[in-house]
Amino acid sequence: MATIKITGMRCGHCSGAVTKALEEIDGISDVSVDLEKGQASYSETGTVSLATIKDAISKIGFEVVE
Ligand SMILES: [Cu+2]
Repeated sequence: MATIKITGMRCGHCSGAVTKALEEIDGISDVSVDLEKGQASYSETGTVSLATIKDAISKIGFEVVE
């Protein structure tokens, strides 16, 4: 299980959008987003670069914090 921090999520729609965006990435499954903590956790079924994740998240208007 990996966890990343994401800024900009404000409501259920935001966390839903983040969940969907992450699940669409090849190699990521079992996404769970914690809106209050501003975190997303997921299982890696393959190798996924942080750049790929950042790209997918920034495309929908949020930002991954390192
Ligand atoms: Cu929202």
